[in-house]
Amino acid sequence: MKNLTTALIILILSSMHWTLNGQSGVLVPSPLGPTPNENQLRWHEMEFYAFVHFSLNTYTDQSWGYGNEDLSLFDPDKLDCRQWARICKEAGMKGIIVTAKHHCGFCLWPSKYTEYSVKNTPWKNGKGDVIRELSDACREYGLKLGIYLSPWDRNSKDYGKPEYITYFRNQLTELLTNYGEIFEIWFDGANGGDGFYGGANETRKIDRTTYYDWKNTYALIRKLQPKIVIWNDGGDRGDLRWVGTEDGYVGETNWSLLNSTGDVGFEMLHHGVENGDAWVPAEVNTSIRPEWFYHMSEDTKVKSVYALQEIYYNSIGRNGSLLLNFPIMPNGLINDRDEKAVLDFAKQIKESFRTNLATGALVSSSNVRGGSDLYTAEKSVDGKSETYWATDDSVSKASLIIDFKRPVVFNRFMIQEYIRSGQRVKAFSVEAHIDGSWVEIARGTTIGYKRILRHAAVTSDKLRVNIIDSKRTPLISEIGVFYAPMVLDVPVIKRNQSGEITISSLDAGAAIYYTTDGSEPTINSILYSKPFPDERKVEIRAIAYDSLSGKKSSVGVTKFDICKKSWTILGVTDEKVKNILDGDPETSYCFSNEQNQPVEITIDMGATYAVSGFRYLPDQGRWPCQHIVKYQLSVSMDNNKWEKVSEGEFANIRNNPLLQTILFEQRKTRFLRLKAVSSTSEKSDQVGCAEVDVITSY
Ligand code: FUL
Repeated sequence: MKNLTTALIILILSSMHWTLNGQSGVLVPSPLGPTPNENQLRWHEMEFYAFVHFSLNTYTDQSWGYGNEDLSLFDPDKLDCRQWARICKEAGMKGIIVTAKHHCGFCLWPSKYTEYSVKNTPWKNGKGDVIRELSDACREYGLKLGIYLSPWDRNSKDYGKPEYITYFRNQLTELLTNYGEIFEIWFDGANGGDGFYGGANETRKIDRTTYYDWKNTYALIRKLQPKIVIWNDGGDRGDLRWVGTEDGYVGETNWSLLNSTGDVGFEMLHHGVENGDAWVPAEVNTSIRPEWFYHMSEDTKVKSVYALQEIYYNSIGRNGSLLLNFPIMPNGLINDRDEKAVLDFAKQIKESFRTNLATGALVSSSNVRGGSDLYTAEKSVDGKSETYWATDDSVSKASLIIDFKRPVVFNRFMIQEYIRSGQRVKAFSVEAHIDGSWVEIARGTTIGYKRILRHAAVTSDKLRVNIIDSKRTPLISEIGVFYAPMVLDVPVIKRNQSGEITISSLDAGAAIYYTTDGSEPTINSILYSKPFPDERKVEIRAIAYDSLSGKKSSVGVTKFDICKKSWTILGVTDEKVKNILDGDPETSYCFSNEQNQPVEITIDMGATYAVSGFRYLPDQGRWPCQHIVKYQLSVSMDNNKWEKVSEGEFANIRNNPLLQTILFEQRKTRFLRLKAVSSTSEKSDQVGCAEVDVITSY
């Protein structure tokens, strides 16, 4: 009876959220709604980790293998998982998820249950095991290991039948038993379609919500790896969610909540569900190159530091984690360009968040829960994730002031909720104290595990955070105020067809200085303020400059030949053909010859020039129209009598679609014609072009 009464009292107290804090007698804020479990909490703290895509696709230039690719192709002569681990560690990543098996069914470990694995390849005479090497390398570098195991298997003869589920679970058991602790398992959403299927060569469809019997598959996973988190876009809610895009960003408003049942569309994946009944936080997956697997043609398309920085703020800065992919090259290594990009990016992030200006500042707030020492505003700047500033339950609007005690410059605001007790904040703003009054400098919606706001640099001695709307009393565990230097990429210089020059820097607020006489630009050169006309043959040199840090970019140099104001492309009526004259490499035109004959691009320059060279920039798009491979170049004074001045091949254009230059003996000419003798596809009746240009002698 006594026990029953005690149990009843506990029940009543807990349902009213009246847990007393032992020390002070102040009420501990009770959890609100779904909260993360220990595995998810550990995962939240990882923030940044790598994907590596490596399989038979690496050797066939494909994105998805069909399942019949030749095993003898797999023979990486320099495979070094320690190189992968070193780069990831140096970049500040906390783990690596590897494509143990992609959709083609090829296994990077010698699975007992299939012949389609490393054991039947020439690599190490079939004695190799990539997962073993990676797990050893991760241990050496203090990184966690994660596994991508594609549920869809285009090689297995059993795919689509019940037997495959046993096969799938056998493979899971191998991977989750033999390679130490696995932090995350990744089940891709692509499930079923055509494939080899042991020679059947047919299309097999499955119901991804029922076929894999996820309930029992999850039970097996959790039994084998109790600390794992499950990512699943394949028909069942796991512990983490996809964000609906592979482009590297999650919604600005981002709840770590989702409904445990029912369909989820893009909006829900991208923003979470404010009143969702399960904790399913967002993982942002994207690749350092356009594609997931290695394609030599993307060697020039590695994301810049600036692009990676955008991804960082749009993932980690928006209550998500960042899973950044490295495509492994056929030799088994990460490409030098990818390494440089990620390490330069990591350096930029490190510099940006090196000094938290809020540390050591005076902090006060409009309200402290029960007036208790346990929940003061200082708890939000003490560097401890387990302490937090809290207000009374009756308060859903509150402010906190950080007094730096001297004027400081800042442009980043970081804030974290104590998510162990749920995600609460719906809206907040940040103000700076400028000339005696408060000026709003940034505004945000959700916070969650971490939110970072970027704003123009301000100089101020005080900052105020206002929690404008919260589901219940806000619990703020950490706040950071930083000054992030600009990236200062080389300025981009363009001239449009009418001869107007634009110089731009990706860093908002950077000053641009330039010269037009070939001299080195300095901060005493011309300050760029808006596009300006210059139709001459001219060389523009420019730098971007951050006056606060005194940092300068490298010099951007662009040489313009004659202005294309009077140029026309003959024989094409589509207005879009002007894309090849607009000075913008990102726009292009896809020429096609209706009679299935090789495409000819004919240019009328509108006047006669002494020409000694021609330039062709292939389509720079992700899925480009074909590129010209073999060409003929002819010139004419009257568009009637043509003289061939050059013919040849743009070597390696498929892999490296860079600007191609043809030089020839100088000719006086008005018309030029580039003929696509062959292209990157079988026929040359369709080819793309981003820009054309000439080299003249005056
Ligand atoms: C996708 C897959 O189909 C891609 O090949 C890649 O593995 C990516 C991470 O997930 O949906």
